[in-house]
Amino acid sequence: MRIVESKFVKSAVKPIDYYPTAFAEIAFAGKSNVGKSTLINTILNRKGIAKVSNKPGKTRLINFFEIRFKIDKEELDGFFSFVDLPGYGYAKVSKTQRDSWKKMILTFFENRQQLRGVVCLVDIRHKADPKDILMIEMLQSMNIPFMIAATKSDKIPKSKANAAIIKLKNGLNLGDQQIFACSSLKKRGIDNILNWITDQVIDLN
Ligand SMILES: Nc1nc2c(ncn2[C@@H]2O[C@H](COP(=O)(O)OP(=O)(O)O)[C@@H](O)[C@H]2O)c(=O)[nH]1
Ligand SMILES: [Mg+2]
Repeated sequence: MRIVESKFVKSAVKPIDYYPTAFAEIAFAGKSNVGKSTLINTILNRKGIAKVSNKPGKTRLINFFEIRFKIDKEELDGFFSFVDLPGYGYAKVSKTQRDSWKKMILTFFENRQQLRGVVCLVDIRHKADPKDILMIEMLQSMNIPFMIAATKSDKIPKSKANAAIIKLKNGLNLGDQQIFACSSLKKRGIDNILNWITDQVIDLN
């Protein structure tokens, strides 16, 4: 798949404010600061389309992006959307904020019929986090397809990547879901993610 064009469309909190489109949609979920916005920018090959922040937990909105794609070999083109979900698990937010986050995400998953899959980001340097496990269980119980992108692989030696992936795979209790190491900084592993996205978007179109 080739990304031809992309644009930020809008931010929302409530379903009434979601981007009103029927395009297939892929959401990005994970803890604050794990690299969601950066990965979206990298996949779309745009520098600042999704806001990258050094202050974890700042984005509390659901951000929608519209993307025009082409698959030259199959003479196929069309649109889909990306959704940058608010990050979870930042220690400094209050319980009220955490609860409102949870409600926002759950409401999104329950109401977004065109959601075809979720890219769950975890930091390759960290061991499986209960909050990530909770997110994964939520997706599994709702039958939403997802994959794991283990981000910031440039921060560990290449020789340690495989072991880290296996550890995460076990720790996160993954079933047949895929997990890939990736680095937005070094543009590594991005193809694997885009291929997975392509499968989700095209399969059911
Ligand atoms: N070294 C490295 N840093 C990254 C990578 N991806 C993101 N970051 C940095 O991690 C921080 C948080 O990124 P951001 O995309 O805002 O995370 P988000 O809160 O999940 O959206 C920023 O300072 C990014 O520059 C990566 O692949 N490698
Ligand atoms: Mg972000």
